[in-house]
Amino acid sequence: KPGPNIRRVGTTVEDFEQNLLSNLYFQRGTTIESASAGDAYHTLAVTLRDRLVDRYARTVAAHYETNPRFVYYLSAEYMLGRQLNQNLLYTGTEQWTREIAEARGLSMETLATLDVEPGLGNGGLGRLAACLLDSMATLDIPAVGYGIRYDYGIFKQTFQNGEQVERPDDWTFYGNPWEFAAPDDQHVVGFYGKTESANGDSMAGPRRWIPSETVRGEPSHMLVPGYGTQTVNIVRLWRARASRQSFDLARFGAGQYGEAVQHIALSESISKVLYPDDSTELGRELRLKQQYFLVSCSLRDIIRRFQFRNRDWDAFPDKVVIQLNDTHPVLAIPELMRLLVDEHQVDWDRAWSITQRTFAYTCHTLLPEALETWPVALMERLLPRHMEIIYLINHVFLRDLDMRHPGDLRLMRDLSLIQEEPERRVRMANLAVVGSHAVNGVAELHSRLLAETTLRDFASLWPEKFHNVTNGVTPRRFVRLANPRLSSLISAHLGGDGWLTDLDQLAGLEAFADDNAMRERWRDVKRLNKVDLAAYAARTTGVVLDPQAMCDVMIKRFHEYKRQLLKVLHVVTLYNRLRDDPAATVVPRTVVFAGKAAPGYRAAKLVMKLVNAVADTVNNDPRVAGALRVVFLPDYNVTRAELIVPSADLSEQISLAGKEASGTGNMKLALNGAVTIGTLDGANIEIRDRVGADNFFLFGYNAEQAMSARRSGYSARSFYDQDPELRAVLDAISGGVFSSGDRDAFASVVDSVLGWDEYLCLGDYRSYVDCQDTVERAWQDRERWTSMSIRNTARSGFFSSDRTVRDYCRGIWNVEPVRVPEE
Ligand code: 26Q
Repeated sequence: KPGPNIRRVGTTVEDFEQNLLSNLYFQRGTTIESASAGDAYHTLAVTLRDRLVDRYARTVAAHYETNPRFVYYLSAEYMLGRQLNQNLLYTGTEQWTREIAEARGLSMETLATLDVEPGLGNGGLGRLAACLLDSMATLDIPAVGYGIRYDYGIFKQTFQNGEQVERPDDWTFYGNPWEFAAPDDQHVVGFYGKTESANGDSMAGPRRWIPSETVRGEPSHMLVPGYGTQTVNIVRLWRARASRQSFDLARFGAGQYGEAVQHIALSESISKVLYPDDSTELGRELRLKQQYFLVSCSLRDIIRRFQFRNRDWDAFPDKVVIQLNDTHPVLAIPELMRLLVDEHQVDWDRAWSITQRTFAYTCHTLLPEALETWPVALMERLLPRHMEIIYLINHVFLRDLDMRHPGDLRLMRDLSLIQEEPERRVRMANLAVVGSHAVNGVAELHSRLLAETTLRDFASLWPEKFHNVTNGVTPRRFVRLANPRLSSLISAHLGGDGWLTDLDQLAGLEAFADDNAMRERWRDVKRLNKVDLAAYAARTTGVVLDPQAMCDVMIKRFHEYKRQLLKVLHVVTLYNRLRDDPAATVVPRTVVFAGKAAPGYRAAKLVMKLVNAVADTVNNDPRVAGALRVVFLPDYNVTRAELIVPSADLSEQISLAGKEASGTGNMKLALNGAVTIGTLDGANIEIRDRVGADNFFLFGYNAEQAMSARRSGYSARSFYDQDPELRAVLDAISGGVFSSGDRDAFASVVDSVLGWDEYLCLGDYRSYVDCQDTVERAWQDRERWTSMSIRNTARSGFFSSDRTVRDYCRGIWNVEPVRVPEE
């Protein structure tokens, strides 16, 4: 329970100003006369944090009192986005701050740009984790997010000669005012070493693991407030620290400075940097260490919290549900078994039942090559006790399987936790399914395909385990904060901002979809947002954009299956048409690309270079000026998404059907009134079902057609041979039109697409380009387009992550909200 009445924050603007001045003086150690913008930012941040601490203390007290079931979200990634504007909104101090700051000549924009985004993730999976945390707090769900406090987040992207150059993201360089460190709350994590019997019993009994290396996990947390509620949850991030004895004083004294600190550096490398994807074998062992580090620290913490109020281990699953965000934290399953069996003397069968009832697993992919596996040899070396436990789990599982399906060796081989060929590896997804009571995909199509293809045999074995929970996004960040103009317009028409926590209310906009005054204002909002985007683009890239032009955006990680290449083929098509007939009446268009590629992903990086090359050529060709502009905005992140999404007219969701698990950018864009051009992939299908086929531009193969085309004689060549417009596009690229005559520059892109064309870009080309022509005709009817845009927003309420969290609560977690009292 919180201590005696500490009254640090008040309720009036005078109190708030007093808190600011006091923090400036006592926390920052400076006075108003000598404060810099950085001092002001830092002071504002800690003052807002103070207000949230008050709520957090009451949340902890309410949770202690209620002893509810908690959700523990385990994720190697969180893309939280900037905190300042969110916390201003959630504490209701936005207006006060504006007045106080502007009276002293400080703009809110300046303060916002001093706020550094923690980029502790790669893309969709990490941002989903952050949206779910926001919604759990907003719905008063007792929850903790566990993750890793990487010293360096996702790399910063710059371009040199059109090629991506990665720079380190030292996100805490100037400190992080939002976090609380708890250096006295460390856990010790072991690695390597050996195991021995603890009581001479079998392998199933308790054993002792004697690690030969240890490192400390130091927690810090950031506050996760709910919107319109008193609940404040936390996200707890672990950082690796060497033990105090690691510094070699003698060596330092002898002038061997590097050697003196090498042990520290080695231990602390575990949380040094976020891995940008799995496309490199390099540093694999460190990645596995990261995963175990996260899992070991988090489980210790969860058990400690459980023991505050509970004693009986059988009650563990009633108080704890652990959601595994993909397979990255799946070692938590053998780790919980180890803690129960070896350290708390729970017998194997009971421990296994507790474990299975505790865990639930979310899968975020369909690509079999993206399913994580780890070499048995590496696991045996790094985590010898866990490997024994995995063997035991597998042994019992295969024995039971053989009872249900006697002699089915094919089934045994496919479902085994161990893959035998070409080398022995642990299959993390299999371990996750076997050790969890629930498995879910992230969109309807994805969940269906998981059960029919990737995890088919598991789904037949345990149909009741398999669920769908369609992803969602938080409307607070991606509508209210990112698009204040649209938010005001929506609130004005719905008679308040209740829609922010009940997004289905957006349906009320439907009544205004054909209203001329509304359409006029709706277009005004888009135009002003585009003016902001154009100013940013001009400032950062020098490319001048026309706010009247259609804003056509493709913003996401660069990956072949997402098919940025198909979008380039369309852009070159438009370019060729304009060059052939400069008098042609076309719809002026701005094509916006943004996104990072994994540093080792050669094919994706070459497509990226092609985008830049095409942009350069197009933007410098006076024949197409005014009709076509292409801009690649560097360093896509949450902050950049908040800038681009509100100005989009057209949302490109053109992955090959059956490849994108869900997508979440598609939802953010639809909610902000962009109309989608897309395939029947991931959540696009559900978006189209809701906004209506008339308000969605559909093209391309569906998942079944794509799979059968792939199986039966798909020939990319034949599309090239039969379609002169496509031929002209590929010939232009390979002929050097975008590389100053250099025919080699993009040869491998063209060759690979004319050869195998793994993602059927050429097969979908004609359908895509024709569909884009339909888009242009629709755009020319301004009123009709605006109605489509309004309907996209009005009908996308389903895609709130609040709905996603409710689905998890009912279908998987079985948790109830806990109200936190005001005082
Ligand atoms: C794995 C091993 C080693 C190093 C890195 C990784 C790794 C890291 C990140 C593997 C995958 C990821 C991220 C995956 C991801 O973001 N998936 C996306 O998840 C979204 C949320 O569910 C979906 O909307 C997207 O469709 C899906 O691609």
